[in-house]
Amino acid sequence: MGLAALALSGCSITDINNPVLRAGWPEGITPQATRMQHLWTWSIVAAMLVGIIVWGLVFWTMLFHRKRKSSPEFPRQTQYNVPLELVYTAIPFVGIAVLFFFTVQTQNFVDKDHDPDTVGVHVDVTAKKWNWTFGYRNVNNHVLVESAADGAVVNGDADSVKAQLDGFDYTTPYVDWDFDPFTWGVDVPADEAEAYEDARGNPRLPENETAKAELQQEVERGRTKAGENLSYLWSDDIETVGTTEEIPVLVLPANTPVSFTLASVDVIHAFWVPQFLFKRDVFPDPVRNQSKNTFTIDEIYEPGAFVGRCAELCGTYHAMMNFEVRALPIDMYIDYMKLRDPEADDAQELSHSAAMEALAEDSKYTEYCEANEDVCAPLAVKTEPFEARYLQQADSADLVTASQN
Ligand SMILES: [Cu+2]
Repeated sequence: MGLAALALSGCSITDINNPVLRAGWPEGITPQATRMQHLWTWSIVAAMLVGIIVWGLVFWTMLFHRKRKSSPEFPRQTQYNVPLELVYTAIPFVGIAVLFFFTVQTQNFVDKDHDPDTVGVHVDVTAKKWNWTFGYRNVNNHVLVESAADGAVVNGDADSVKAQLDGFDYTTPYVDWDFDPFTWGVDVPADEAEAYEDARGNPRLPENETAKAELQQEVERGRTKAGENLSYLWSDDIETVGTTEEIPVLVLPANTPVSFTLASVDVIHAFWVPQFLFKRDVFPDPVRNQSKNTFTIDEIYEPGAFVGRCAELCGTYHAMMNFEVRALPIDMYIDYMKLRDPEADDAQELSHSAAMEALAEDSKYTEYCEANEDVCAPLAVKTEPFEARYLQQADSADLVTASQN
């Protein structure tokens, strides 16, 4: 049936990405998405084949082995045929084993962690009701972790972290979950572990002033307890935050591996870019909630603009908690970062939209931007900021009061 549909649609079987074989899925824009789509497509093909065989057997039995009016006898009865029963128990088991094998393979590919040697861009995604913050870690090779007592950088695989942590002062709160000695299974003497846990319980408010003020507000509103451990939240030198006028746009380079770390300030959200064919729940305190909050994409195939959404019901304005992924050509991405980086030579520290406007005016990109408006637009093009209804309500309440006077 799949093959017939394929033939009718006039698409080539070598093009597994054609709309019929995608069967309702959007076109993926990353190798991870492609791999998942292949699993999906071949699973459908397998299901169709099994369906054809089963329907065939059912109809064949109904047509040729029914009781006939002309005959007083029932057809020959064949239940309790042990060899046959073993066969039709074994065949589905083989089918499940094959599906399981390919599912695990795909899952490992999609769920892999970032390798600091190959991943050029690492994004810290912070979700909160109802907005996103996208921070760029490690821009210009700023140190990854500045948490060791003497300011030394802790980085690398479990063994080297262990070696680097030798003589580490556990009374200093750690700032990076990824390198939590407990997560890494490093042996810590009990008394030191206790001291470490005590210290780690202190809130670490982000250094960034806006984020700090926001968190302070959350504390005042009683949403976040004072003294709560917030060390899982990242604050980066370069961050993009949405406003009531601006959808947060996550700018990424095309054709470059990008890894993500997800964390929530408040409730459970979910990071979903439909064209990644992937979403992942965003938890507060991911480690203690046993949520694997990292993943990597090998690349985004081409520059473009792609909508992103929150996919976990998180409160009143959940449906409006959108963002946009903007993939830029790599040289343009580098220039974008220079415009935003506070530590760049003659730093300009522009906001996202100001940086995009500056790029569009750069003669280097004029021609490209005329041909690719979506890529160069300063604001999101795939989704719009939501209308804050409570503001409208406030307005109409004013009108009612005015008309009564
Ligand atoms: Cu949400």
